[in-house]
Amino acid sequence: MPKVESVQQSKFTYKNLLDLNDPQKAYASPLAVICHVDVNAFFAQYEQNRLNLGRDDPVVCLQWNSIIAVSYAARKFGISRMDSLQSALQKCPKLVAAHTAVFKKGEPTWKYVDYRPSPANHKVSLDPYRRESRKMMRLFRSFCDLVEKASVDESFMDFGRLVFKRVVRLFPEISNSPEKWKTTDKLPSLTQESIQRTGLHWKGFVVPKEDEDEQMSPVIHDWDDIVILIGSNLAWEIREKLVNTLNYTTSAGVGRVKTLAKLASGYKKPNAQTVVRDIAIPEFLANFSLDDFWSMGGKTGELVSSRLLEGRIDDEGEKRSNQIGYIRDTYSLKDLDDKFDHDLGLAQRVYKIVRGELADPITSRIDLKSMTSNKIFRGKAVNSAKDMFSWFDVFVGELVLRLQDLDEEDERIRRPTKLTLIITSSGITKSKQMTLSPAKEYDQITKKLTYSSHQLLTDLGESWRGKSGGMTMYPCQRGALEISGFKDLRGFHTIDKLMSGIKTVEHKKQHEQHEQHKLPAKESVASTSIHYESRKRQKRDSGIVSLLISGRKEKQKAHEAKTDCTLSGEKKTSEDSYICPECGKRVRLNVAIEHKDYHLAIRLDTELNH
Ligand code: DCP
Ligand code: CA
Repeated sequence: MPKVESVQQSKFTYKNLLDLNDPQKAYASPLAVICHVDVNAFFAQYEQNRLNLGRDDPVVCLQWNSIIAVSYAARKFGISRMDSLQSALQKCPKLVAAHTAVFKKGEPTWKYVDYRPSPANHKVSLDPYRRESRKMMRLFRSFCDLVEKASVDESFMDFGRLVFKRVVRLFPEISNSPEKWKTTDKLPSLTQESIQRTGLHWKGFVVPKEDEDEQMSPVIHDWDDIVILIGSNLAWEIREKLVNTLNYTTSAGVGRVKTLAKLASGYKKPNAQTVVRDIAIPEFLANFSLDDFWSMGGKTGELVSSRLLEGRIDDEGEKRSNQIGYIRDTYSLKDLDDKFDHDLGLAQRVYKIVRGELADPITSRIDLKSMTSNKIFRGKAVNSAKDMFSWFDVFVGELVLRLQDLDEEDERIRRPTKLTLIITSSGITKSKQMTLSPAKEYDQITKKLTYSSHQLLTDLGESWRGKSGGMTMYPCQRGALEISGFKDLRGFHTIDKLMSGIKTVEHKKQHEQHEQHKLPAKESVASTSIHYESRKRQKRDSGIVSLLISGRKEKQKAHEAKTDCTLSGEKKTSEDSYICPECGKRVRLNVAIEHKDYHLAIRLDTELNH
């Protein structure tokens, strides 16, 4: 039973509590409760479930010869993503190595095969994991009204409304005075009796304050502890639901803001949750360094480190511990503003980050921006248009399946209005784009995409010969089809009928785009990627950058890129990277193509849509 320590007047007001009931305001309330949930060894757990195995069975998920996810049972044998299949099997001979689903050259659907697929004739499909990820999102959304998908296996939840309801239900002293709810009157003082009556118990690991005994039930001081206590119960409940319905264990973090929740979910793994009360924020943040907040390669991260942590090196040349505490105790807001050349926005963000007070909203609506299906070809695997056409069958099949999945996911019917073909040959990447008239039925879209991609290939082949000194496009190193410019076709039936009588000029090319890049020689094998953009567009690395959101995006992108690129079977070292001249970020060579394409996509989008 949680103990109440002080009966002083509360720091918090009725309005602080009432704000929790408003999804627009809750995240910014000092009583906000945010939860971050991360699925343990996601792809490996999926494969474990698919194969009806138990949690104690050591399972890894494979892409060709590379391990991309390791179950916690397999981790006990010292197996990590860095192992090759062979070395993993040496460490654990009874290891179950499940290869991802694959598309076979020329076939429009993915499947699990009972032989070892080869990169020459197959393409990896990550759709099973995406489907599963959508099922989890549905479960989270049925539990909580505001959920943000942070990556394929990570979500943030704003527990505000759920917490508010429970507080009102469990504490009659609150519900008895509704006239005060909009006021700045302080909330009533907590008593041992009122806590006892609720029957609430802490769930998970509650980070202790310096002088607290870890064995004792953490003490309640004020309403911020009550809301986090309720949050710990809610996190427990949703995690249990996930285990009971879809059979996934997770790690979760509960705290007042996104950063705390995110750091907390990674603190104890697997199948655990970490709870950060406001009072324990300094102790908790002492476990992390600045790099944990945003990607090391990020320009802003480097700037912040170099301006604030210079000289914080100990005798062994190591960075001193508790960077966050050091920044918090050393720099006032004014000092930070001076350090960042009067970039007050950045100064304020850093000031709040190190205090665990950076309240960023949870963004639930995301727009689908583009969807890509692509493949790296080895040697002369694609030496003619005919070879490429077989892969177009796969690309189109994959894109249409994913559209179908998305249709099932929500009530929208999103259809692309642009198709882009991207080809890399002899280290040069070129792309060509055309507009598509919208079609609703899947077989219509399939036909359209197939026909249009053939047309684009012919056009690109010609431009290759014309503009690249008579060079031919074959053998191709990489081919990709990207669909974008999505329109929602709900209520399209009538238009569809109208249009069926009109002969549309399908291949009226409105835009044409050529891009040339010298690509690093390193080979990698990519699969597919999907790009979403938040409704509210974030300013990218513009100085007053949204550090944590950009950090999350970087992680998310890294995930996607990692997902796409850990397929080559080669082990990468930290030297396998370069600084991107376009954004200044450190990029691993095995994701170089995706990274360049990301810039290409941004340029295409900017040039064509603005
Ligand atoms: N992934 C990948 N290649 C990588 C990293 C990740 O294909 N280099 C895929 C497989 C993972 C999934 O993304 O299962 C989620 O990535 P996480 O970083 O969350 O890792 P896991 O879920 O596997 O493990 P953890 O329990 O540490 O979260
Ligand atoms: Ca995970």
